[in-house]
Amino acid sequence: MLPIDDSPIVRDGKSVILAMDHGLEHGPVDFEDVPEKLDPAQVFETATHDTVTAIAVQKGIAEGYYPSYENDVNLLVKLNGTSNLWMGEPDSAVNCSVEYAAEIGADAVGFTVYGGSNHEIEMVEEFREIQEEAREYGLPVVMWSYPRGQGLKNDTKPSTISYATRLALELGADIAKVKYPGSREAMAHACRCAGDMKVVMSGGSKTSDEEFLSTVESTIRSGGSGLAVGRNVWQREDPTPLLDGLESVIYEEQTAGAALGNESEADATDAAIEG
Ligand code: FBP
Repeated sequence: MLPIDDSPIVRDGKSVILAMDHGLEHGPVDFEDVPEKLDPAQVFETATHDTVTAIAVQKGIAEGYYPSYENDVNLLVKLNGTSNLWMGEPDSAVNCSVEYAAEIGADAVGFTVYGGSNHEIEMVEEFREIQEEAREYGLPVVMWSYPRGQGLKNDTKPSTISYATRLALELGADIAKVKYPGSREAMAHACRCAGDMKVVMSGGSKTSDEEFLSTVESTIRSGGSGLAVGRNVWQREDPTPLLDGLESVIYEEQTAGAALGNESEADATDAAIEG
């Protein structure tokens, strides 16, 4: 882990990474309710919102669309990924080099490690290579730290998520992206396990504004440094109100209620101070 507060993907110590690698990871099914978002340019437009500090995409999308947005969006290139067609033990093909990511303009790189998978050893060895190469290019490394595999049925258990953050710290990530472990206490422990490394929450499938912002608030109060989110943003027909809410909860440390206009500003500030 290196200090990355002066990186373009960090703003006031926090990051909001808009992930759009779902066409590979899940398939086009994720776009069924919002077919217009199949056009990557639409999601790049969303990433121009001030709240978003980077867009995370695979190299094919980066090559094709980032050039039109390079002045308005910071780029995180995901270096590995697997399709949902793969039925084997969790694994992820390395499909882009750090060198190529840097060449196409990346401000950071991302890499998935499935700790606990039968393929953990190979994935960690691959991570070693990309982490050391990223250091040569001065690019922060975000680890999608997702323990899962044969022996790990519940990948959001508190002990699993704290292991995920610690594993990322010890392997040299600069940010660990982990699933929310279900409670503020568990998230706080996961953040403590990460030492000074930043921990961001993974968005997950689409929920209501209230539910989503409350979980984000909980993450921030637990010492989290923001989130990496996909579906909860771009599966909304108009993501702007939710992004405005994230601005309030993440950067202004307001409560979810205040961000949604459900309580007075004074109440929100008091609540935020009390934690
Ligand atoms: P979401 O906020 O939509 O969950 O996106 C975050 C992300 O990590 C994506 O980068 C990735 O495609 C997806 O989640 C993978 O989720 P899972 O492996 O749990 O299906």
